[in-house]
Amino acid sequence: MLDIILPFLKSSAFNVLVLLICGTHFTACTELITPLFPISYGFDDDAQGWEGSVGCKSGYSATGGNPGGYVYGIDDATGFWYFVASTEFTTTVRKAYGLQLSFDLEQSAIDNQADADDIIITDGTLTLTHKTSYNPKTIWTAYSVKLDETAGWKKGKVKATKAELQQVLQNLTSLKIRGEFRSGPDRGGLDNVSIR
Ligand SMILES: [Ca+2]
Ligand SMILES: [Ca+2]
Repeated sequence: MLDIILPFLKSSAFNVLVLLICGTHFTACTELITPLFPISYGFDDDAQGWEGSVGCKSGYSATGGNPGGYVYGIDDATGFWYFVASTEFTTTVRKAYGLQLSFDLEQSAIDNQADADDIIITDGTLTLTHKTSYNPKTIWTAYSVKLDETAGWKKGKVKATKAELQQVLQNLTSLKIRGEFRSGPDRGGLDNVSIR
């Protein structure tokens, strides 16, 4: 029986059937065919729309990542600089409440460290922040933060609620990951951003 069902599930006829059944709920339909998650950005060929914020000179390196390519920033002004998510990634994260955001960071030196928010998400009205419990090393350092109210997200100095996280995520316009941890000159890298 499986030898009949499996080819059918992979066929365009099945996809058309799903579209017909789902009617106007086109987005929901396409997700039945191709699930949104997990997504993973390995920067194999380019920066995939990610870049450094104001405060750094950002670029892409095809080697030296974890593995392969990665995105980097070189501090060139006062004020912390961040890696800014691509529009495509930001749009996808709108459906990621409850999932795990993971990424790898590295920095050029670990002396003269300075504290700041590590992840900043906003819907343009409400901004939520997250501080991780350690700074990156000079080798690739892994991070994983859950996109829900149990993970320590903050609105200002108070814990963000479930409703606030859902509101910001559902209407997300910007997601930034801190790339600068050092007073004085620095260079930071980002690789393997994923949602799963
Ligand atoms: Ca890579
Ligand atoms: Ca710096």
